[in-house]
Amino acid sequence: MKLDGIIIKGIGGFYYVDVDKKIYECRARGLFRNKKIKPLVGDYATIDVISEKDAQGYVVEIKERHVELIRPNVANVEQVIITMAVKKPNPNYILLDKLIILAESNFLEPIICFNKIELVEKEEIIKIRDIYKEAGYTVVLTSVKENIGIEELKSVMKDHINVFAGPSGVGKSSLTNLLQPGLELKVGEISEKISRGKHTTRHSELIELDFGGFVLDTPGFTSLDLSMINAENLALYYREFNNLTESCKFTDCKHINEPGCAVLKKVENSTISKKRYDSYLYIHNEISSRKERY
Ligand SMILES: Nc1nc2c(ncn2[C@@H]2O[C@H](COP(=O)(O)OP(=O)(O)OP(=O)(O)O)[C@@H](O)[C@H]2O)c(=O)[nH]1
Ligand SMILES: [Mg+2]
Ligand SMILES: [Zn+2]
Repeated sequence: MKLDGIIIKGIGGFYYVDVDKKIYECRARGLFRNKKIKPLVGDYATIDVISEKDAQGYVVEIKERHVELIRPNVANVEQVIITMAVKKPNPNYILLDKLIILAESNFLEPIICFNKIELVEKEEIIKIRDIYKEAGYTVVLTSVKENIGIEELKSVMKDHINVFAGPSGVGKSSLTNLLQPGLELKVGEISEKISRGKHTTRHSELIELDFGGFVLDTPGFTSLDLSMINAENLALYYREFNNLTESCKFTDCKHINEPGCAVLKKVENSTISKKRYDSYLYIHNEISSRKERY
């Protein structure tokens, strides 16, 4: 009997395939090895069931991938929930913008989540939110502590494959626990850097959400590899600059000091946030001055 599902985990040559919430333990048929295709977590797969009772089968086919990430090596992730705390720790805007660039360049939709909003004044939060909202991103404001914004976050994540990203201590595990009670991810652990190897997720795994969709539990989405981004294409990953580039006087405009630059004009009249533009300059400079690695 053939069934369609999604690979949620792969360990030791076994693939665990979720078919309407029933998990089948599967091996991949030899044909994958010959074709040099390795099934990945996130792959939509057809399985051939060998035992319905023991929930065992073979993966016989992989559907075409929408995206494939290298680190972690998973398929079909759709959204990155980029999480920052508004306080404790303070937001790191350069990191936030780099994570947006990383998402955009991998064809993932960035969702920006500011957590711990009960810790600062409302006006301050609205100001931060509007910068990203006006740039064209979905922004969700949450507090795990006071249970604010969780329903909105659910509705944004619903029926998608999501992954959380963001610095240590901002509340990613706390949010995931609140979204999916019973999960009990460790909260307030010492950062991975200090306790490397302990309590950390070793394998990427999709966790099915009761309200629909998945969240990827992964050790991998922390490395910020912007090596495939050139200074020339950086502006593509700033959503609010993107549709302007054609309006610049020079087709190869870097939006730094060129005459007739449509981006600079919008920064001057505050239609583009100075904070976002400054981060563009900072990252542009960082990329341009990076040593080429051979
Ligand atoms: N005040 C406040 N504290 C929160 C909130 N959400 C989480 N915290 C606390 O922030 C700390 C860190 O939360 P975690 O969920 O472990 O953070 P994390 O992002 O998973 O951190 P790493 O796993 O190290 O990357 C914990 O002590 C939480 O209780 C919130 O909305 N308000
Ligand atoms: Mg955590
Ligand atoms: Zn320009």
